Amino acid sequence: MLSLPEKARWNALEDERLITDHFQLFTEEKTLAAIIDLRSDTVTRPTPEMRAAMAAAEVGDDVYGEDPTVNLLEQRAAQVFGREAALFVPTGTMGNQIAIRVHTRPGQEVIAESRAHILDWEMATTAVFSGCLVRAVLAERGILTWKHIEPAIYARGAFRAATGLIEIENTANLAGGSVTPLPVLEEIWAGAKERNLPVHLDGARIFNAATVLGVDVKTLTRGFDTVMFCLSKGLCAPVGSMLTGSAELIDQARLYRKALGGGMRQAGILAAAGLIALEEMPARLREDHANARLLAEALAHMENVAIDLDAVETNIVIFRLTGGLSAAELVTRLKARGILASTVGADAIRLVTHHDVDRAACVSAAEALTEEIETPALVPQTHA
Ligand code: TLP
Repeated sequence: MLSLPEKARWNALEDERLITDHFQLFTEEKTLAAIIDLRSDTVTRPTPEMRAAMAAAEVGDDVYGEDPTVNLLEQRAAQVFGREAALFVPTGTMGNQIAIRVHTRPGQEVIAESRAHILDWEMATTAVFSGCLVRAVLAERGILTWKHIEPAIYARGAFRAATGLIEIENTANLAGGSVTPLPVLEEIWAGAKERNLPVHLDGARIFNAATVLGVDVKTLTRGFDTVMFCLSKGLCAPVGSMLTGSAELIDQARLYRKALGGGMRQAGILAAAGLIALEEMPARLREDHANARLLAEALAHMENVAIDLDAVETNIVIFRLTGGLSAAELVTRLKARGILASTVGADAIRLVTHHDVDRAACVSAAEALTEEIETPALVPQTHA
């Protein structure tokens, strides 16, 4: 046992350690804040309101259906999207893959755009978990229309796999965050209904699309059989996505979530942040769009850049380097200046604006991009 003076000394040391740790954390946070992270809107950290709500959240075991905060989030998501039910899932990937499993049978095809997230970024889970193939269809700016989809549909027959599902991504991430307008969707819904095919929406950024179109998400998604949307991207929740649909489909989805290991117990801690994401965060997305526009316009003035300005509608900017500088080299140079960006091809870069990079940060990023891209690449000297 410690004697009283020893205990006092130990307490003092412990206080000192806590203060040092806290200081270190504070310094790290400051350093983090100084970095302009344009790699993705997935990097957003929970807001102070979210952290407070998480600390105070009422929780229970969600696998028993007893977490009141998760139940509330699921009810609110269903209401906002005009559906019978919704399911809280840990990731957008899990939400999409559960939807594909619910709608299809092994040996079928899922029609999607050629740059779709389910094709390129979900670890071939459509093949592994659902036993289906993605039928990739190229569409300008990633916007599938019924004219693209109809010829790719195969009915059941002796020679080819039948189509089991049509999948739409709005906004289309790797096509530069482009927005599919409502009339295009209406034609798809009508065509799919006629062919008796379900349609799933990867709406990871559906609130960005709704902001641009000035339409509420309920209207913008009303013809889909299931809708997945993310709370954890521009809406700033630390974790979580929602899958919405009919009560019957969501009942089935709940079983597949458990099968995938997505039953999360006291997940109300996360749902509390998700509720704020859903209710309060969509209203500020236009700021991110304006900041993306600022970056895109600065890039459009550069000689060594190819960018389709009309394609920059939301918070994603994709551009190509045309002056010999590789995307990897530019990312390295930007990193040295405290700016993070992603390569999406040998000469292509993606920048994503979000809550944690403000206007001033985007102005600095635009200046740094100009300096790095317009500086002539060092040409190796040849001696005569
Ligand atoms: N997108 C991430 C990466 O995976 C590429 C990003 O940084 O943009 N659908 C779409 C359209 C997405 O953009 C993403 C994430 C997902 C689904 C998956 O969401 P998570 O990361 O929660 O599994």
